[in-house]
Amino acid sequence: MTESNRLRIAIQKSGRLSTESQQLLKSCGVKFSINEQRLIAHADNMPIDLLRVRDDDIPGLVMDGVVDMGIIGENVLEEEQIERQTLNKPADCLKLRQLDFGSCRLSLAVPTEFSYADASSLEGLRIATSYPNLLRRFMQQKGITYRDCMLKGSVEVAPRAGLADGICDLVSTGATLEANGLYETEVIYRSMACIIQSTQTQSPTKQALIDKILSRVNGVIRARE
Ligand code: PRT
Ligand code: ZN
Repeated sequence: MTESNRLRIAIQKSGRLSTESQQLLKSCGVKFSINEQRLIAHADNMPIDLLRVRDDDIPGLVMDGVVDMGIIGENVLEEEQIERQTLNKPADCLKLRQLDFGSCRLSLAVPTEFSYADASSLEGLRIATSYPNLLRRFMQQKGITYRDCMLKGSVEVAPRAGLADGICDLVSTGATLEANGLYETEVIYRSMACIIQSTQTQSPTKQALIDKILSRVNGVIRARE
């Protein structure tokens, strides 16, 4: 039985978005307590189940209609959307609104000794990234060919390890780049967390609950501004 009368919301289990995602839902009046061992947390006062997963899984779960809503970084959402469009898999979802946390940018960065004029300085070179689709879109728009070095983690050490000439990675303060002898040359995507809805949610009762939550999210964020 995969259908549920309860609204399913996917949030990051543990990571940079998890505390603020939980906090936001609590501020919207959803009462729940998290058991670290459990994938699902049932809300006590509303027909809502929270699904606690890796952030990378959230867009796909929403696009496939497995869950009704999700809280996710726009960077991960956009990357998955391009990936799925390429593979002809369901790639639609509704972005209900941007949130007020999770701010970062996806940037190109190169070693301090690299003399960088513009993105064409990377022509023919190897770039390490966990965001191959966003990188390809940017480089295609600029008409630059480059070589991929796909890494799920430790992207910032790739140039020093001799695996790549530059990187395309998330930056917030810039401290990680600096610590690894790199400097930021170009922002290719600016991101915030956002709240998304599946296009497959049919039930009017669930839609009413989604509308109620969204209106509360709007109120909570307005009050924090
Ligand atoms: O385990 P799971 O897959 O769920 O988590 P994850 O490790 O993939 O993601 P996580 O928790 O690190 O990040 C979740 C989301 O937070 C990202 O997809 C972004 O939308 C957002 N976010 C905001 C960031 C950052 N800021 C950020 N600074 N995600 C990652 N970073 C990393 C970056 O990759 C680099 O290693 O922090 C480092 C750079 O930070 P500064 O401050 O040194 O520039
Ligand atoms: Zn992740």
